[in-house]
Amino acid sequence: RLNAALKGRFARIDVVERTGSTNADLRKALDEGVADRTVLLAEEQTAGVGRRARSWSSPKGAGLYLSVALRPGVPFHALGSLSVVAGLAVRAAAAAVGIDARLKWPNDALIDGAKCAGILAEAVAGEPPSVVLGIGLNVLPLGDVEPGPGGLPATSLAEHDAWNTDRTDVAIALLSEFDGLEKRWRLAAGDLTEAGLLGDYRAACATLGQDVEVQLPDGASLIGRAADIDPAGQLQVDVAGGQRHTVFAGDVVHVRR
Ligand code: BT5
Repeated sequence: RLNAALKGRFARIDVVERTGSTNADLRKALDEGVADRTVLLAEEQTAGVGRRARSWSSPKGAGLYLSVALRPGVPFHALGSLSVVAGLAVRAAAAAVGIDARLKWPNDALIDGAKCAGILAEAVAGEPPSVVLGIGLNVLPLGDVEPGPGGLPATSLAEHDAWNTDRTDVAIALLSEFDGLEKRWRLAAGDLTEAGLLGDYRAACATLGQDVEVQLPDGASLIGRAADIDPAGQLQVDVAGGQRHTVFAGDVVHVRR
């Protein structure tokens, strides 16, 4: 049904019962020359991954676990904005079943302050680089999940009275939204303003205007006000003293709501 509904939109869409991680599978497939816009969806992951070696709970039948292999032809510095594009696709898929999901920079979708989806974009070296974009979206309740950075609890669409919790329908909505948004993003060479997506992201972003602590990949952290998102998808943080820092990647912990 998924393949029929999305006919012609992706190079191919494979659905497997179970794998370790769809991101790991497509990273390997990219090395082996897999086509641009190949999609892999698993019913269950036994070693689902988040960022920074964290794990992603992927129990059978509860969520969507999918990855897309992309050779978008955009430069490395613009790839960070792909997470923004994926976040907007998740938000649209949630809206299609009556749920207002907000986006937490850089890679989470939240419902009432709890995490219903996570995004993992992994660049694969090359000139231009290719990317594996992974999306985990909780459709049905998961059971126990260890809270994420900053104590973020997990939730699912079903726990917020989604109109439809058929995972295939949600996957179709998610992938068809992603298809359109990713084409705009690619045509704009990864520039969110050019793609006409920055305004939508600003409006959907729960992080902007908050006092935040950003834990940076090198272990340092930055405290300030989340002031804006730039066209490359980077967070602008105003720190005490008025200086503005640009953050490419990090974990945002809210200091105060
Ligand atoms: C993410 O990492 O949010 C990115 C998750 C990407 C998952 C997809 S599924 C398809 C593809 N294949 C993969 O192997 N991965 C991708 P991060 O921001 O690091 O958040 C991870 C943290 O979220 C964990 O340490 C947990 O605390 C929490 N967590 C784990 N599983 C969760 C779930 N299903 N729902 C909500 N929170 C979860």
